[in-house]
Amino acid sequence: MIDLYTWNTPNGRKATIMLEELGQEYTLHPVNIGKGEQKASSYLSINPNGRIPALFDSDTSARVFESGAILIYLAEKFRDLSESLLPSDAARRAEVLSWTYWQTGGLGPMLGQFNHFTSIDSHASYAVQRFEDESFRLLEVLNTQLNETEYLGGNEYSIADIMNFPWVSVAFKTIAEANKEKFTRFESIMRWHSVIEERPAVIKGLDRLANLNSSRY
Ligand SMILES: N[C@@H](CCC(=O)N[C@@H](CS)C(=O)NCC(=O)O)C(=O)O
Repeated sequence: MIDLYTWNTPNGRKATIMLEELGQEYTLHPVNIGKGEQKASSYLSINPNGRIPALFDSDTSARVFESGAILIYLAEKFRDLSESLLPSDAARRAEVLSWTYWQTGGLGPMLGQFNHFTSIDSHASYAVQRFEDESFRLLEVLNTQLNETEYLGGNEYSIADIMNFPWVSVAFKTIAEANKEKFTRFESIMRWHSVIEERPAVIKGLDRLANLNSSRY
């Protein structure tokens, strides 16, 4: 049985989407990060880093933290259900993992900082500019890739798409709403995003968290 500890944020949504894609049952434990529940000592035994999401699998006694590690763990555990989420062919797998790590090292942190500095009322204009520039550079990289391939890891939907999709939704909200014309040039991103948001598992994964309030995202 899988226990998932998460909240309604971009990183938190990846895990529910993945479990829904695999059709797995899981117990959802909301960790209210607005109230600091991610720092409780009981939670730190599942994620010593004090962040969501994290997972405990009582079948294997594995505790898994970091969204990328969670998606890889689940893709490997349930490989027989969906080979394409994390292909075993070396070249295809490398491409999927490249875009997976690109998200955790680049798009997520940069958009996260951009979102943070635009949401506070302070003299943070240097920080806003810095993270906006880097976010746009990364979105350009994403768009260029999606000009070439239907999905991020190639022509099949994979964990690389699940990793990036919730953060592109954040970009839509924080950048596109404020500055629509800046976003319209990312036509391939918009094409990709609109296909993914209609997947039944994505709709279900987002719905599972919809009642958990997360004002920033
Ligand atoms: N690299 C981590 C990032 C996790 C993360 O930053 N989670 C945020 C929510 S999106 C969080 O727990 N924030 C609470 C805090 O900063 O204390 C992952 O991909 O899982």
